Amino acid sequence: MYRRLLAAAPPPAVVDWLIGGCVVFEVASGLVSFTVGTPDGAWLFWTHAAVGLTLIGALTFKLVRVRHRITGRVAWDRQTPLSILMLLVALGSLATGVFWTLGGNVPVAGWTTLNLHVGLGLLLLPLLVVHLRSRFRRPRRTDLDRRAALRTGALLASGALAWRATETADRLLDGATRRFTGSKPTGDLYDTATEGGAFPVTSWVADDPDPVDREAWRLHVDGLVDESLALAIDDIVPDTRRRATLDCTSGWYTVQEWRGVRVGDLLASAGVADEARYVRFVSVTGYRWSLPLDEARDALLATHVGDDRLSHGHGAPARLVAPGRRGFQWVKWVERVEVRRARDPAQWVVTLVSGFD
Ligand SMILES: Nc1nc2c(c(=O)[nH]1)N[C@H]1C(S)=C(S)[C@@H](COP(=O)(O)O)O[C@H]1N2
Ligand SMILES: [Mo]
Repeated sequence: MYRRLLAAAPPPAVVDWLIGGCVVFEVASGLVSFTVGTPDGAWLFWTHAAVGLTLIGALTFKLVRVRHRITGRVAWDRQTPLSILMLLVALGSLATGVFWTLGGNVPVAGWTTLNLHVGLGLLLLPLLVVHLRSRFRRPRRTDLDRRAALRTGALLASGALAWRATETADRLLDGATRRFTGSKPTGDLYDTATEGGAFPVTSWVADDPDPVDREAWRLHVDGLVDESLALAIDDIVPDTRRRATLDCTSGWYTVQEWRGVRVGDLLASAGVADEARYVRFVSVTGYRWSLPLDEARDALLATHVGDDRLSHGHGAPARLVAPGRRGFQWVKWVERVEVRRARDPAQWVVTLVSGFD
């Protein structure tokens, strides 16, 4: 049986390179997918899924080939335990990914199965680096003949086919309530609603500020503006309503009717300088995100959700509502709207470390 399976396998070196390539692609596409919130980026999630399924095939070939090295028929060397650990982590991240895609979720210590999938996937990268330090072999031209190319193509194609099959299975199993991002309605994961109603209070990493004093709070609008503003809560007229989907990278989404002030209106009162290109939203915790000027104008600084004032956990007195962006970009407890010329690469680090004292 093993022999028949291996007859369909590309040459060992090609399988190994394919595995390495798939892992790197999965980590990269998974990370980039965190920034995708509009359907025109859906292809990234599809390829992530299809390549993940290809990886299952490639790992199967590899596992069959090296089985004697694991069972001990061939003596273990110093690297074997690490290789086995890597295999387990790889299988874990693949299994959690498939499980999530098919509608499953078994939270562990507050982590959704999607969180677990991400964590295991990220762990794979350093393991792969260590593994390659001892096992790396330069590719040789002879590895890639016509037959090898055909078999590799067949493996990739079966990954894509398997992806189509999981899509179909998903639709049959839970009616495809997942968004293209993989996120599920809050009601599927928590005891809360998806449209209107309650939704989880979430921090990206460590932000957990004390409630902001509404009376003392000021919203600063400054940077490249004609006149800096410091607005009290009563100066802000929440006259704009917007239905928008908050889609968290930990795997849930909720559709809410938000109410607040259009950022474009705020900026118009301050007057925007010609060289302005970006608008940065800064939280009382230092957490921050920036949007291109036109997108920022169209975003909302929300003071209300549904019929109620924002609660502290959801970012009172004001939070960013940026339709089409992922949840971690919807800065809560905003105290500064800063007009800038340049983008803000440091925001990537700041969102990870803000909240740690
Ligand atoms: N200042 C600040 N804003 C933040 C976060 C944070 O940790 N700090 N978490 C983000 C994340 S990851 C999400 S999903 C949403 C969650 O909003 P909610 O708590 O109102 O559901 O807020 C975003 N805004
Ligand atoms: Mo999130």
